[in-house]
Amino acid sequence: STVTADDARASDTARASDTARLFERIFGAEPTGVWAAPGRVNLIGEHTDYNDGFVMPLALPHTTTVAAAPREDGVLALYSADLPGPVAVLPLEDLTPGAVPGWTGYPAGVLWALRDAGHEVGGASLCVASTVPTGAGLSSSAALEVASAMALCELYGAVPDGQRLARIAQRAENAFVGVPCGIMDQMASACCTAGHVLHLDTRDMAVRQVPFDMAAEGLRLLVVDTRVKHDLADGGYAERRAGCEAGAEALGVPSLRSVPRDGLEDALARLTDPGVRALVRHVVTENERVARVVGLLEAGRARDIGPVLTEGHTSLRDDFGVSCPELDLVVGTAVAAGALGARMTGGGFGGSAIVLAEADAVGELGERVVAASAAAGHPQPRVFEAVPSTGARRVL
Ligand code: GAF
Repeated sequence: STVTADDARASDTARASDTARLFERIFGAEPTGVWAAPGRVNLIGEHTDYNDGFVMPLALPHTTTVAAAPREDGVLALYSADLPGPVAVLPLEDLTPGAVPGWTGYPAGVLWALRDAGHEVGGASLCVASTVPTGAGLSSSAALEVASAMALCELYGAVPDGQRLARIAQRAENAFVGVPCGIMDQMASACCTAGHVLHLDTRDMAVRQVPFDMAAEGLRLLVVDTRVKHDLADGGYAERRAGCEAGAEALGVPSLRSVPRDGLEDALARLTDPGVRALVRHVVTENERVARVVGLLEAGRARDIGPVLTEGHTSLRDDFGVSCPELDLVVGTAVAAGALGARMTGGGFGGSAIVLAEADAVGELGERVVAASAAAGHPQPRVFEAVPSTGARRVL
């Protein structure tokens, strides 16, 4: 059940040429280029990005690859190597928010967002292939959006930086697909660099690449995809977000970012709704956990971040209410079996957890987590290693 990062990494270029060949077969001509953008896990800083707070994701070696060429007939044509179906043919004038269903809504939303932002982007053919697990909380949507955005921009001579790409991708998801996500996943996919975690201040969008060379320290980071996604994921996310906004309003601040850690007790005393109070406590303490993790990493003390990660999980479980039995079992089992730390990662209600461990312990930890899940009657999790990888790039 434990696969190494090499399985997923298996040569960027080889995968890009496969996608280019498929493009040729489907569209009868060579693509202009091939672009790739990764999925992510978040090390710490959860449900903080829509509160102007701090996040710290790293890119996975798993990517979505997009082979693309411009078209002159006013159409966006989309083909997926992973999902059965004919080429989706979408006239540009039909691209309106909410009108394009399924996976095609993401690239269509990107094209719409680019045009809406005044970029002169026309029709295109896109052939998409991905190794990012879907529905696993690993940002397969952001990978698809960012790879499509980069492809469409470069086809039409625009050269936006990573942050602009991420904003276009987020707008596609918020306004076109209709998911009220923050900016973390798109920034991770667009701006991460190999060997680093991306420290992002979502208020002023300042970015710091923090070295995270686990192999050199004898550490490994496992991703455990529980393969469950609970129904309340979408509604639950929007509800938490609204609760945070209600908290900020009750406290008279522009966002929960403005509540400092040492002002937390005062703030909590001023809130009457216990649900809102718990949300506020999570966000404020989570921002402080990000600060602790950056400090430890910069001091060369990567091992010591473990307990901070586990603390973050407890806060997401008890205060923010976005964990679930499958994630709790993975985290609890890993920590009891000697992991340095573990937590759910991403939005929650299913999806994936991360486990930080000594290199020589990961094999057994993976097995214990799988065995515990089986004993509890949960689906068999998929376990693999997260190696901090490169953000969006042109491959061919
Ligand atoms: C999801 C969202 F897309 C992100 O913006 C972020 O809010 C995350 O949940 C929680 O930290 O991945």
